[in-house]
Amino acid sequence: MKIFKLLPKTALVMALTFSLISGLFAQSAEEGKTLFQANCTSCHAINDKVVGPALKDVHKRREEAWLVKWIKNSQKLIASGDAVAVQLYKENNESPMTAFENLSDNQIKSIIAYVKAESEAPAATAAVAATTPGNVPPSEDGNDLSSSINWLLLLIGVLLLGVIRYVFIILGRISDIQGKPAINWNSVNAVLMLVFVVVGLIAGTWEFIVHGKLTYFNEGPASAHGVEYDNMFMITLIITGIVFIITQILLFWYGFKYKSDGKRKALYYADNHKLELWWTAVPAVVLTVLVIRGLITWSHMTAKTEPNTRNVEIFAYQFGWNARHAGADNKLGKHDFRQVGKVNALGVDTADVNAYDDIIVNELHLEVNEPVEFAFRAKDVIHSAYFPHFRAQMNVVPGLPTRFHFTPTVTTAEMRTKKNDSNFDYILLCNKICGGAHYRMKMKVVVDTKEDYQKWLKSQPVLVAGKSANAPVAMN
Ligand code: HEC
Ligand SMILES: [Cu+2]
Repeated sequence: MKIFKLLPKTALVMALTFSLISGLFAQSAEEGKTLFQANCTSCHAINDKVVGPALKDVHKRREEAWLVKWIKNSQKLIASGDAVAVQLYKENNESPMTAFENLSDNQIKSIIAYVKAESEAPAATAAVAATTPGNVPPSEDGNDLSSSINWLLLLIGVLLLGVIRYVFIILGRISDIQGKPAINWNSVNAVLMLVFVVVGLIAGTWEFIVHGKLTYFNEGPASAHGVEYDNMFMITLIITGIVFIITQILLFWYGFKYKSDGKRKALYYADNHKLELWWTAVPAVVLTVLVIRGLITWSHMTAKTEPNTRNVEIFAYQFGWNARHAGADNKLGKHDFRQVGKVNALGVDTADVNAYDDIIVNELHLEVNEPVEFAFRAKDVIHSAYFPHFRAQMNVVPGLPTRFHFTPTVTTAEMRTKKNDSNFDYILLCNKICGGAHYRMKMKVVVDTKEDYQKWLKSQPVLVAGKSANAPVAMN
């Protein structure tokens, strides 16, 4: 029985071949995943429409050769009169997709392999993988359940309204028979006043204690000026909080206490100068102190920096960020919007020698305890650079340079320990509604130790390798 002897060997060979093939496939899908996340997630997800259509099963709808052409330059394909491309463009309100001529055919194929793998993966994992960390969509089962609960609540609500209506009709009849109101609404409302303020204050306190832990405020600031900022925030919160609680209690307590009983009459008097003087002067003084303190803090945060402070440019576009580190010379090369193109996405001036050692990245690295001077620039519309953990935010406006500086004081590793969360990362968010995929516009920020920062910096390619202060080079 030769065949039985051969069987294990054949099985082994088959298993090896299979794992080799699937290994190759996995590798290219893995590469595709990285490329997809870096270039496409600002506009696409696998299962949901974002700016562009959901890409699930796109490998079934379109030929691979077509996809390669489309992804390289969809506008060119549309201009060539390709019927499918023209139709697709129309269906999406002629919103143009970015061209990716810098991606090779193989890279594009690996992205398609990734999309294919995700399309075939079970819905839940595909959905999770397709979104950037932090916004995991609810699974489909969860949706069904919550929508049926919503319908049930709506039904109960409608029934309740019907019941209440009948109660009122019955009460009306009773009043008619007795010749006097069945319910003293003044008393009911007076008690409701008390209930409202007590329940409201308890709920508010609970909210502060339970959900206050989830705010950025909770873990403390990660920048030098953040201490001053948080302190100011706390003082404002305490002062306004005390005033709020006192005035609300008084408001509702007097509403309860002086309910109309038909006998007592309110005391009217036109004015009281002393009282008005106090309630104008006290808030005015308190607010002036708070505002002046704010102005002082603001002027610290935006003060001019030392000349040798590290320079980083933050570049915003729909829908993503780039950071440009100034390189060894600590000088950012000039920029020129006319040079914004496929290769030179940031429009760095190729004639400026200072630009040659600049480093463009889509993950901002900072060195702990080292001040950084940020210059902000927008390509298209107004964005806002929001660094919540560093208590910093600045508008990013096309054609209008903005700046500020801050000093990070806690490394990513330290913050991970502090928060007891090994996945924690600092983040830069866009805080201005700038278009359809605004909510996906974010960049990872890493605060390194001095050694790690230098190591990272050295590992990054400079803009124009091997060139020094010589002739200008063409990057386009
Ligand atoms: C700036 C937003 C944007 C980016 C970035 C983007 N796309 Fe698109 N994509 C679109 C839009 C919008 C469409 C719909 C067609 C149109 O309006 O041009 C589209 C269509 C497509 C289609 C055709 C879908 C179909 O149903 O046939 C594919 C495939 C595609 N994109 C792949 C990619 C890949 C891969 C990347 C990343 C390398 C990418 N896109 C990056 C906006 C974008
Ligand atoms: Cu934005």
